Amino acid sequence: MPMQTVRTNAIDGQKPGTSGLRKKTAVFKRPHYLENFVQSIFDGIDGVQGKTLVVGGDGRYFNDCAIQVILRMASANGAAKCIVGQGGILSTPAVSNLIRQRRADGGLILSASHNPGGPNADFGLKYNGPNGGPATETVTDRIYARTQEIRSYKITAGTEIDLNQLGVTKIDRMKVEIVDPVSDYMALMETIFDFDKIRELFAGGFTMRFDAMHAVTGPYAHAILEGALGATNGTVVNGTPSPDFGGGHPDPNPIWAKALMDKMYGGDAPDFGAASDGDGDRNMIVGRGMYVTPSDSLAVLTANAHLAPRYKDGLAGVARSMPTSRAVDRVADSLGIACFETPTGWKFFGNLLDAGKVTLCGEESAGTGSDHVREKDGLWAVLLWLNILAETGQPVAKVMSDFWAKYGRCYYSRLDYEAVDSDKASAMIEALRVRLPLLAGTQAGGLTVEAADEFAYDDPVDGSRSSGQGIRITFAGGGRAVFRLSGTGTEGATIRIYLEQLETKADKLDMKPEYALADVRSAAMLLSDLTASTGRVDPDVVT
Ligand code: VG1
Ligand code: CO
Repeated sequence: MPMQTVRTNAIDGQKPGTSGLRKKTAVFKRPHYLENFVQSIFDGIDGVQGKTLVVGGDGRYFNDCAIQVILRMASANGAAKCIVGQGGILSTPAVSNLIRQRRADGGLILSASHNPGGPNADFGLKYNGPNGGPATETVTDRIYARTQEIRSYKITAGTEIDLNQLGVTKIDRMKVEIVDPVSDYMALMETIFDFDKIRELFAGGFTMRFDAMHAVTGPYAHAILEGALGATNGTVVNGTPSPDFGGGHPDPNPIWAKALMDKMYGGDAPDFGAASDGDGDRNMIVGRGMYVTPSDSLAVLTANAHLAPRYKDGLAGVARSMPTSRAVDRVADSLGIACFETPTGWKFFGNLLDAGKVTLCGEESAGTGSDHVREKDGLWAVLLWLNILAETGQPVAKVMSDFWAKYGRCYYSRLDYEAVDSDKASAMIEALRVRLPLLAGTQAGGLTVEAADEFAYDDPVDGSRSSGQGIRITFAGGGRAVFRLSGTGTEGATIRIYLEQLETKADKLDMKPEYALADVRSAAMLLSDLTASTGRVDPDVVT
């Protein structure tokens, strides 16, 4: 099959965001758009000659077509082998695991995560390195630089590979191995958790609902929860990946996973509920009548991880993204382990994990993970919760109330204002940035500002500095408001405001979060002047 060199021109706007390049599907389908970006990835990592890559995605519309292009380009660029999930399906943590297990040189993940899929929705592509984690900022910058100077790309002409047929085929000299997407991942989970103990839990009548949201975790959840662990059939709902996620947002939070919330707060609620996102790296945890915020989940898992076999000797340290609540800091403090604060996005955890400085990490956006892979991992978090519940024999509500009684409660909420005019959103952040040095000691909505700054991160492992990572304002009395612009949206700007309030008094641990956060919220609105700058009053999404 002939290898072709195709002339092209640089395309604007191919700068990867928080997690790879995300655009409307129609943009990805424009002539040369995908090809330019793939070639730029290859060039940005010094070529793929002789390398092995893992390739897979969340099954959204255009997943299979894009994989065919990537395989033909990998072949033309001299790659030795591509390992591909059957049907083009691989969850993000499963890609991370395969890269590590097979000692591959990296991988390409096709997903726009929790964003909707379909011809009129979103698509995405990102590169993960040989450690299994998202490309670091340095590599990402090199890829972006290539997109701005690219003049040609290489592709092999020829027929399509049958992605459903397990086994090894070839494109020219490059091997293509189609693998079962679930088995290696499940084998890894068995090394981490006490499957016997969780099996006993289900055998004893424990009930669960897992909402796969028509996305990639369906096959994994069916095999692990209903298969290996013996949960009753029907535990997993919406378990068949569909190219448009059943028309929904595969975003596991109380808004988009409302059906699960209704079930868990209804009369026939099972003991435990969970959901995952488009590409399987996020998780939502909800007990009977008890939603667990992702920030609390990270803190509870940190406090109890030793109950699962892999973590029985304790944790090296933990890390959380800056906007994530400080609940986990309190646990780390009491365990006497380090707690790192990083910018938003999993790529910042990689160095800490590789250096053995942290064992668990997490983000307020429903991402939790550990050093077993280099991505956040939705089903892993669910299994760790199950392992803990099996060991303690407590319902989720009791686990939470005991936790708050011991550590205090960080009430938490995130307000998202979506599709805001980009210039107005940037102007609002800029105006706030300018005022930061003057804020300490001033009053806002009855609260006193304690400190205000813009977050910058100095990576303790490679010494790199990432600045402009969000504005944080702390208030006397344990309150905090954080402001940043999303780096994963595909339409205008999304402003995120993260609110937090610590309560330690025994009679204040059971309030409605809206109530506990009311003062911090009004202070945040006053300080940002959001309504005057953007015309927005109510957020589009509250998590
Ligand atoms: C969002 C979340 C961030 C997460 C990222 C990718 O980024 O806030 O915590 O790491 O999505 O998650 P942003 O820049 O829009 O706030 V996923 O599940 O899309 O890979
Ligand atoms: Co995701």
